[in-house]
Amino acid sequence: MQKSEVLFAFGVIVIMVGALFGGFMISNLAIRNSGSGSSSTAAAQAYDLTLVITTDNWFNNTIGYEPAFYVLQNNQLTSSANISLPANVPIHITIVNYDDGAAPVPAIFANVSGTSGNVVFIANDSTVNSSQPAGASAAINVVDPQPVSSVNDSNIAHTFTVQLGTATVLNIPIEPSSVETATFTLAPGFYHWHCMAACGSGAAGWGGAMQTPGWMAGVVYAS
Ligand SMILES: [Cu+2]
Repeated sequence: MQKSEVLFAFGVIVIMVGALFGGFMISNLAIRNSGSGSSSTAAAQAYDLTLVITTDNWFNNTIGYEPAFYVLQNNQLTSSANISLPANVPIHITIVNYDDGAAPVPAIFANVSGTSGNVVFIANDSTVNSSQPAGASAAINVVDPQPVSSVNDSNIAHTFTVQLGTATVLNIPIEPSSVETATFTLAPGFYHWHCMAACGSGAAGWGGAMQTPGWMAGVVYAS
């Protein structure tokens, strides 16, 4: 072997060793990255979302009071105009509805959809969960939350309906004076939410709150 050939062979060996070492470093990095990814997945846990519906909200001098959804967080009622949720995580939703009146709603929105088991648990409806036993005078008889997949469409005060474009991905009919709970999961995306019961102002009940973000409508951003 001539001197130039020896140098060439040595150079090839150096390059091969370098390539092997570089590959080892890259694969090592990949392992580290996959490790950190799995730990962030493990950190993802169920998320609690509490919505409160009240009725004595001053809308303006023409319309007067209107009902509104709020998000309860950090011990405060905050606007429901923009609701941010973690994606791909079970959302435990609790809706506390102080509105005691029903509103007209298309029958399709009397069905529960998009929740775990396609049911909602009605926990505090006085007609469902707490009635006096026959013959009792002052006792209150509180029954466990009742899972329902649909409610009577003449007994709906509001709905919490989440849509992706025109497709409904979540529908929870909300009975008057009730507390309802359910679990759902959203894929990442930009959704709209709306109440589908005509609870607002005007002849058809679709004015005022029904047309206003933070009252009976808003967006849901899952990420
Ligand atoms: Cu409504």
